[in-house]
Amino acid sequence: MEKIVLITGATSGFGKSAAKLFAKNGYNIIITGRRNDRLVALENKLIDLYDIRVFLLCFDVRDQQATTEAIASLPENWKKIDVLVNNAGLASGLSKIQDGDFDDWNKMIDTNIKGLLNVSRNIMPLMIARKKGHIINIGSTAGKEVYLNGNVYCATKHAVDAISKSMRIDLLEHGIKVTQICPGAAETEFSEVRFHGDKTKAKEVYKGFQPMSSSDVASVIYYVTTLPEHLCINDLVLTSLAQANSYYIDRK
Ligand code: NDP
Ligand code: 8X3
Repeated sequence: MEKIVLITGATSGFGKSAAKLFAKNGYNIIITGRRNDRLVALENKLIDLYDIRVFLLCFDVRDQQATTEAIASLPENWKKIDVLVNNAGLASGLSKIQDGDFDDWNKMIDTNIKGLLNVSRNIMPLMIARKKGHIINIGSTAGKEVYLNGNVYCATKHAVDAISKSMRIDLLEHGIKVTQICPGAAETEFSEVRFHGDKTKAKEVYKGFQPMSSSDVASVIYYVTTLPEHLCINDLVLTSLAQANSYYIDRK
């Protein structure tokens, strides 16, 4: 039986690695993101490597109408989504809350909270109709503890934590699994985006310790989908061995 996964933010980092791993394991994949050139390149690569089908949806999760239209545009057979990976997200800026930039705040709130809701709101009814599905929300250690200068990013990931718990309760009677995965530091384009393109500053974040890679995180995203039907990992915090939590990293 063919399965379908929809992954938001598949143009980079966790989302891209997860797309490759689900494809390797025979899933048909709906890849989404704003950068169409990257989506096309990934589609070509996946089709070349694996005997699966790929559907590409290019939209901004912050745009409620575009999100609804994109998901509505899926052919009926592609609407049978088994797994939704709510991964698209970002940190923008790292500064004291009193110095915060309104544009950065809006970007994070609109993407990490409202974007996740925009996508989920359109997919949950499809899963409810089929009485099955698995929603995997990518939270963060930043959604478990707040840290200096993390303020609004941490708040958005705390919101993902609350939304994940709420989804699990509200969807309980429909047999839909909800898993939150909360990674710690992983070297992707995340820090480059946080520091508005400053690659040197981004590199500093991972100096002196081994962070996770995007494929480390992808392997856990895929793993939670491999459990028996009656089992659900609700909440999972994942760091590299060198990291204990948001505050403690063993840098040599
Ligand atoms: P990347 O920057 O490498 O990837 C982020 C992905 O999100 C990209 O594919 C990007 O696609 C997509 N995205 C961002 N904004 C939008 C938008 N408005 N609409 C649609 N897609 C969007 O970062 P990561 O892979 O590291 O991050 C993935 C998730 O993991 C995020 O939610 C992040 O907060 C979380 N996370 C990351 C950690 C880390 O240390 N790296 C740790 C814990 C959590 P495009 O730009 O093409 O739209
Ligand atoms: C990303 C990890 O530590 O930068 O969510 O908040 S951290």
